[in-house]
Amino acid sequence: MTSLLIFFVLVLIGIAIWQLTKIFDLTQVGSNSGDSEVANDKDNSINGYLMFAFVGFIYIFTIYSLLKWGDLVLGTPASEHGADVDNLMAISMYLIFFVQTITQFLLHYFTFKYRGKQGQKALYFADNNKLEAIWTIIPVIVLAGLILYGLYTWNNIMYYDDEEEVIYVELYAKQFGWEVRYSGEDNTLGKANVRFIEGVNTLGVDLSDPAAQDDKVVNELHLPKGKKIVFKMRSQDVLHSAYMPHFRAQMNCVPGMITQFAFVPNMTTAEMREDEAIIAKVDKINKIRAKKSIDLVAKGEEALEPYTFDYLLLCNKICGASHYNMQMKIVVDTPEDFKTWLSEKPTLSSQWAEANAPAPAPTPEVELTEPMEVVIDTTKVVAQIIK
Ligand SMILES: [Cu+2]
Repeated sequence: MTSLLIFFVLVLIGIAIWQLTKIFDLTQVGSNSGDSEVANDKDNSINGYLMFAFVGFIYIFTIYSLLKWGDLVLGTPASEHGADVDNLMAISMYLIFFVQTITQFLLHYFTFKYRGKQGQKALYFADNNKLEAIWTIIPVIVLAGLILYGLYTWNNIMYYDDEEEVIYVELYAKQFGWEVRYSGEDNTLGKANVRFIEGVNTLGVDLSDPAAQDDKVVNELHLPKGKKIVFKMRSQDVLHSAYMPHFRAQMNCVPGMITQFAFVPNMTTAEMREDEAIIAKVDKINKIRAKKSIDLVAKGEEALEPYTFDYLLLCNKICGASHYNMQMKIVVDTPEDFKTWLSEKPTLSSQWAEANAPAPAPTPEVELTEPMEVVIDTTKVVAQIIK
């Protein structure tokens, strides 16, 4: 309500300023004989130089952005295909940067050069086949090259051989969190359907499927370094997107279907923590945290804990109110550590059996909830005594 009021006040102020300038213009009528609605040489020159100033602003702001936020780009890729994605991205960006720098300059320079002058007539021609051929053919060749290179890279990333040794992992998305299912010893994920969701079986795994017996459901994603992981993605409710920026991987999670993405992690979490760019990033974050902690402690609250780097799985589709916090930690281990970690996790079927075991028979216990009422039948007592 307050923002609506502020909005109306701003609109009213705008209308007031507009009306004032109109009144001001009216007071100026007739005071200057040379003044007319038609732009003169001076007006055109001012606009010409303003165009130059604008292109200068674009260049300066670009350089400023690169210096100020340039370190926010993704650092060393942590997957085998990551370098290919980075390369594709770099080529596209350099090309865009180069073309935009030249075309923006030409656009503003010619606007300045051919600004209106008294007595100068504009040259007009309907079309120029040579020029049109040049500015059509060059972009066609460049874009076709980029698209073909992109398709080639994408196919290389998405292709995996069924014969090669891969690990199947399911990523299950729901509002607002992730769950992970490992396929177990048989390396086959059991069937699943949203109709089977019940109690501890939060993923709707079909527990009558033999392949599902050794499946394990966990809420932290561990991956072995150097092994190809094939992710099978599902969603329980709406569109989500599994985004693993450090591994240059992203795939939509669509309700009612299974999507997939495969990659080979090539740096463990411990190795990535030693990466120079990551060390610098962590230092920067911890400096900000330390600064905030001073204020928090002054207010009598607890100081923020220092940040340590971890890979993350994020949701990259705006899927609802808590979308921003839909994330999961990813840990890349050595294959040995990964095996040990996974072997310690219980299977879903054992968790299910435990949760649904018949409750043990209660031990009979006399509970005295109220004082017992003793009724003595006096006639019976007398009869006993007489006997
Ligand atoms: Cu989401």
